[in-house]
Amino acid sequence: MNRSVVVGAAQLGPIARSESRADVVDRLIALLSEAHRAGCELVVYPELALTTFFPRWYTEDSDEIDGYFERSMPGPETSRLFDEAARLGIGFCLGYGELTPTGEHFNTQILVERDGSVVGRYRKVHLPGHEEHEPWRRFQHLERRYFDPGPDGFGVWKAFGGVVGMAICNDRRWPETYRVLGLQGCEMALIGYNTPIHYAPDPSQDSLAGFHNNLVMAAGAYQNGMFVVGVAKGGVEEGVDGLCQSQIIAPSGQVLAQCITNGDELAAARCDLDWCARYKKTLFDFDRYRRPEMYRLIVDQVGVVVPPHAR
Ligand code: CDT
Repeated sequence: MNRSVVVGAAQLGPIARSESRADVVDRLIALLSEAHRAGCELVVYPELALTTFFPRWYTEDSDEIDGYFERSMPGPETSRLFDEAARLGIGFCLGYGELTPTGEHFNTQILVERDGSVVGRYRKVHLPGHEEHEPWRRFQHLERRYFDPGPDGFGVWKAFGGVVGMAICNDRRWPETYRVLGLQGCEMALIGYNTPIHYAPDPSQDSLAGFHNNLVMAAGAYQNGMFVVGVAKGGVEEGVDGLCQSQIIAPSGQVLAQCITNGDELAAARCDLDWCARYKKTLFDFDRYRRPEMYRLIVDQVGVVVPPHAR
């Protein structure tokens, strides 16, 4: 059985605050058409792909914030995307703000199969930034104010002929994300992101944003024998420069395809899912080599505790 899948990383350039959902969906569909011409079976869009990255602004107006969220998926503005993708026989992964019927707000990503059915939903686990207005920053990063932490953990789904997992933006910096996916046999992790290049708590990291982006995703891919598809919304959005460099990474850690602009762009690659076994069954044969009894601190402890003998 051929287990290769052609994947498109559908990077988005900036989305202005004033841009309507209809305009954004037009852009998503344009990338879908390009993906169809490139032979893609799966298209991955960024985190919060339907709006500007609103956590950069502080507000106490909950109606204003709720305006950035979707109450249903597909909804009135997004059903066109679902219809067109199903017509073309392309599946997709889409990040958006999810407002549940009980009033919870999640930073969510869904996985849609080629027939238009939603096969998976992931709600962001690691929420970065801060809760309160911090006027000293050039811009805010208020994900911890506007989103509830995802309660479901990192799941995988049988889709596109393999085992597919999802994570969102800051999750990609944490090795636990990939390992929990890897322990469930994940062969391809789909990760949307919005990464401001300026990091206010330590601006010395600004010039390393691209390096760190590849470092964490390539390490996660290699150490778990999986493909990683990282997709940005970047460019200068409402005055804030966001990292682009969307990339498709092989289980070897090598980059198969990468976007080169700061705008809407598709990078595509054929991913042979059987390639994962080369790593999963050799160097990273978890069954044979892992020593979980030696890793207890990882689940028993959150922060750093220096043992008394090392103080
Ligand atoms: N969207 C997102 O998670 N961005 C974070 C920014 C961290 S700085 C507050 C990231 O890890 O890229």
